[in-house]
Amino acid sequence: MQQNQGNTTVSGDDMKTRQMERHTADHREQPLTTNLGVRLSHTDDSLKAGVRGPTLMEDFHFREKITHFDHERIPERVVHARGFGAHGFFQVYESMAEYTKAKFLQDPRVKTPVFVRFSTVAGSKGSADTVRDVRGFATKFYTEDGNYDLVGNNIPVFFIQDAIKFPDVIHAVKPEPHNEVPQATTAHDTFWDFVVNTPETAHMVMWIMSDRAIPRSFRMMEGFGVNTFRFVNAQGNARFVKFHWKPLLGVHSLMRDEAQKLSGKDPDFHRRDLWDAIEQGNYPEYEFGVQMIDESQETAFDFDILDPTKLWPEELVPVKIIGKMTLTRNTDNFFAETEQVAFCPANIVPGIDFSNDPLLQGRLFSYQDTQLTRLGGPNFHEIPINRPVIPIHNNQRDGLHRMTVDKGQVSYFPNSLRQGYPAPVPEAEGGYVHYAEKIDARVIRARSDSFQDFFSQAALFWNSMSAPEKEHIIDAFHFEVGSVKDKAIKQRVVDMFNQVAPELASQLALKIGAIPPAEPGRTAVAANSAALSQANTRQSPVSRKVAVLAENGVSYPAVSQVVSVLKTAGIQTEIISSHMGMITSAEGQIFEAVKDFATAGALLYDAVYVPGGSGSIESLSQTSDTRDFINEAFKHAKTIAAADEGVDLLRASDARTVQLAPPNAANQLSTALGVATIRKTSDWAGFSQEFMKLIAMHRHWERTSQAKRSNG
Ligand code: HDD
Repeated sequence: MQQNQGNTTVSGDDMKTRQMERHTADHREQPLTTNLGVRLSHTDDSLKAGVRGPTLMEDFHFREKITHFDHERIPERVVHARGFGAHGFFQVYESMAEYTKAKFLQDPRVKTPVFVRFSTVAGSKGSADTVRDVRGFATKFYTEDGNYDLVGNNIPVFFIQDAIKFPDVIHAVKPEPHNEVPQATTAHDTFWDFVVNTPETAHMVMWIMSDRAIPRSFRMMEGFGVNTFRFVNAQGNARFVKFHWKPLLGVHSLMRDEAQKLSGKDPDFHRRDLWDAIEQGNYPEYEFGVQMIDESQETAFDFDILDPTKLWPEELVPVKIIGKMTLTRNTDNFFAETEQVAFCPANIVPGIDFSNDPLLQGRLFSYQDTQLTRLGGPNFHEIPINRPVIPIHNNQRDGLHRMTVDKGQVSYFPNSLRQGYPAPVPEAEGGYVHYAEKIDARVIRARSDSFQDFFSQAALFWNSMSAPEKEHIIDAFHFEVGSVKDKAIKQRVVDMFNQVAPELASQLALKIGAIPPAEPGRTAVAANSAALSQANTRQSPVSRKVAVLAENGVSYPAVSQVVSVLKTAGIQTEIISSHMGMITSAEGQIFEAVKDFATAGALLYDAVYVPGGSGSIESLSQTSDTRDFINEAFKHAKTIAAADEGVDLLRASDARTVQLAPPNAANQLSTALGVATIRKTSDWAGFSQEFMKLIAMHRHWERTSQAKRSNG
C-alpha cells in the first residue's frame, strides 16, 4: 500500500477513500427500484382494494419500505452516544524505529489514512454538543499492518482506576434511572454522590469542572490516550508510553453561561463547526506526541505510571512531537461511517503493546463486546468504515450479516487440504508477538498501595491554573454542586475538595450554603505544570467567525476593507442585519446580510464588528436586538471592534465600561480589554491587524474578572 517511491510522498491517505467508494451508491438520475431491483411505477399510494378500501397484503413495495424503516435505528452507544467523525491522514515527522517498529511510524513520506470520531460521553445521541463533559477523541489508523485504534479523550486522566468500576461511574453520571433526568450533565445528585464516595475521582473532577470540559471546537482540543501503553522496537526493547494530540489552533474553550445557552441556540455547534471548517478547506490539524518512560524507570516517580488517574507532568517527562494528523474530508453518510464505526483499544499493531494499567485491561474486553449488541453480530469488521485497507484471511466463518463469500472446503487450522493456509507469520516478517513481560504474582482482588494518593495531582492541576481559569472552576463547581438536592452530599463535596484546594472549598461552601472547612485540607502540593493551563496555549485567528452588524447606509470602506483583510487571514465574516438579503452602503454598493437577529446571535461568533455609517447605526440603535448582541459578546469576553458611528453604538451597550476611541480624535486606536475602536481612519489595514490580534487571543478574561469585581 505504501511502498517507497523515491522522494515523493507516498499517498496512502486515499486508499481508504477508494476502498469506501466501492461501497457507495450515487442515486442521481437513477430509476426508483425496490431493494431487489424491480423498477417501480408509483410510490405515493399503497395498493388498495378500491381507492377508499383497505391496503392489500400483497403490496410488496409497501411492506418492504415500511419494514426497512421500522428497523432503521440501532442501539446508541452506551457511552459516547453523540459523536461526529471525519476522514484524514497521518504522517510521522521522522522515523521512530529507535522506539517502535510500528510501520506507520517509520517513514515520513507515508500518509496513513485515519478516521476520527469526537464525542461527548454522558448525553444521548440527540443531546447537545456544548454540554459540560469529557470529549472522546478516537482515531482509527488504517495502517499497512492492520487497523490501529487510539481511543482517547480530551482529558488526560480518568475518573476511576479499575475498569470494574466503569458501570458505576457511568450509572452515576447518566440521567437518574427512576425518571431519566437530567440529560447530558454532571449537575445532579447521583454523580456527586459517587464522587464523594470515590476519592480517586478528585483529579478528573477538577478537569471536568475546568474549561477543558466545554471546548470552543473539536479543532481546539487536545487528545490523550490516557492509558499507559508500550512501544516495542525491532530489537524487542520496550518503553512505557502515553499518547498526545496537540491542536495547531491551540486549546480554547467556551464559558459556562455561553455553553449552556448554545445548547439551545445551536445544539449542533461543534459538529457544524467541524463540518464547515473541512468544507471551507480549514483542515483541522493535530500534532502527535509521545511521552516515553524507560522500563527501568517504572517505579521512579512519586505516582504509579500505571494509574490512569495520574498524568505524567510534561516537565518530568517531555512530550516528543513525532507527527501530524490532518482531517480533510467529511463523511458521505453519517450512519454508515460515524455511527457504524467501531473503535477498540485492543486494536493494536506490531510495535505497540498494552500495559498492566487496570483500566486499560478492562477496556480491552469491553469494546468488542459492546459492538455485538450495537452492530448486531460478530461481522462488524466487514462494515466498510471498519475494514482494514489490507486483505483479511482467517478461518472465522458465518454469523449474522456475513458479507464475504469465503471460498473452499477448509475453515480450520492446521490443515493439509489447503497446504496449511492461511499461514501464521513469523515475528520477523510482521506477525504480532505479545511483549514477553515477566509476571510473578499471586491472584488477588485488591488495589495497589501505589494507587492511593488521590489528591496530589488534583492539587497540581489547581495550582497550574491561571486566575481566570480558577474563577471558571469555582463557577462550574457552584453551578454543578449547587444543583445537587441532598445537603449532605454538598457538604461532603466541600470537605473532599478542601483536600485539593482549600480556597476553592471555602468559596464553594459560601456559594452553595454549606459549612466552610474549619481548616485547610492536608494536601500541601506546591508544584505546578505550565502545560496544564490553557493560558499558555497557541493563539491563532484562523477560521474564527466574526459577525458584522450592518444596515442600509453602512460605510462601504469600513466593511469591505476590514472584511477583505480578515478573509485573507482565514477569518470568516458574516453580515448580520435586522433582515436577511441585500443592504445598500452609504456609497451605494450592495452587501448581502446572510443572517438576521432572529437566525443569528453573538453566541455563534468569536467576535463582533460594528462598522460606521450614520444610516446603519441609526437603524441598528432602534432595536434592542443590537444591544443584546453586543452585550452578550461583551459578557462572554469576546473581541469587539467598532469604527466611527459604530463606537457610539458601543457606548449604548455594556462595552461603555471600557475605554473607547474618543468622539473627536482622528485615527486614534483604542484597544482596551479586547475592545478595539477607532474613528476617522483611512488605515483600515492597520485597524484590521489590531482587530485580528485580539481575535487570536480568543477571549479577554480580564474583562470578566473586572466585571465581577465591579458587580460584587
Ligand atoms: Fe470507553 C466508548 C474513551 C474507559 C467502555 N470510550 C468510548 C469512546 C471513547 C472512549 C472515545 C467512543 C468511541 C467512538 O467514538 O465510537 N473510554 C475512553 C477512555 C477511557 C475509557 C479515554 C479511559 C481511559 N471505556 C472505558 C472503560 C470501559 C469503557 C473503563 C469499560 C470497561 N467505551 C466503553 C464502551 C464504549 C466506549 C462501552 C461504548 C461504545 C463503544 O465502546 O464502542 O465499550
